[in-house]
Amino acid sequence: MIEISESPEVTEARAEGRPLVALESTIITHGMPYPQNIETARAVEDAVRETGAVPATMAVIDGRLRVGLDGPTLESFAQAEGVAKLSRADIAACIATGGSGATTVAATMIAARLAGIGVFATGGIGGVHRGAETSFDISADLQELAQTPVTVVAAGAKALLDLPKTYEVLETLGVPVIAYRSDTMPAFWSAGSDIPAPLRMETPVEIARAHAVRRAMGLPGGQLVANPIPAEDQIPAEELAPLIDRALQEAEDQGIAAKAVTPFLLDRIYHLTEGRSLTANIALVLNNARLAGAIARELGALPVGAAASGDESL
Ligand code: PSU
Ligand code: MN
Repeated sequence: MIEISESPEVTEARAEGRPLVALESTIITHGMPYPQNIETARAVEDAVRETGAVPATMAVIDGRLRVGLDGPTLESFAQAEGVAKLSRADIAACIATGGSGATTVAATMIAARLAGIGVFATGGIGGVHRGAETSFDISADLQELAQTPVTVVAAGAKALLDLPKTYEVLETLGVPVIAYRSDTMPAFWSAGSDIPAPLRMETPVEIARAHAVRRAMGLPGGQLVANPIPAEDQIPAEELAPLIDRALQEAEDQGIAAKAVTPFLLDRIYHLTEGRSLTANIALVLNNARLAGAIARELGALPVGAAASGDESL
């Protein structure tokens, strides 16, 4: 029914028992302009490799779920126009109809679970949009964290969202939100915020153990690891706030809705910051890839069975 094609690198990693890190593709097709998107995708894969783990960038191409993309495929994906943005609601339909599309956080988590990969790195998860009380725009990423057993390393939720509401929803859904070496939640382009971190951890091994213990307890769902952008790369929140407000106003004026909202806002903020938001976004994704690689290695080093996705034993 469903064909999963692994890249040779992923197959080899499995044969050698090396840890894998899932990566998403919507950040490439909808999150960053060309050519920075492809440069970043390659650099993120290399950052994972430098930790000793192996990257598996996910996408659907011609009806196949691809686990790991080779260089030319990654390049053509990065240049393609009008690629579908696949979340939980549309990934099966895309595969069934032989289509192609990029995977969001939610769809990448689904793909990672199918591929037996427990750790995933991205930039920032989707969440509760500002004005959600009238638009009802809440990313499917949050529900996915509640039900799919993958540890997602991100710089928190994207700061263009309603961050307090996003973390309230994650608490309601029972998703562990772990700030890495921080007492406050990171805010994507900014390292901190005034939102206290629900949980704080200091080392990749603690995060790996928490992942394994949840599985051993039979708790469904994953964990969000919120990894602050390095201080030297951040944009202060006060500086961004008026620009985010402006981008949000433009989205409202132009009637941008549904899946188009996040890509529109990221693009507007990129222009309003004269490219600085992209530089920061690239820095934080690389930082997340390195942490995810370290967590994947620790997960792989835990007693046999604890690391495998879907295995209830510890
Ligand atoms: N992280 C980034 N840039 C992005 C995304 C994450 O640094 O563009 C993508 C992810 O694929 C995430 C999506 O799932 O944005 C959120 O979209 P929405 O708000 O429509 O659920
Ligand atoms: Mn949405």
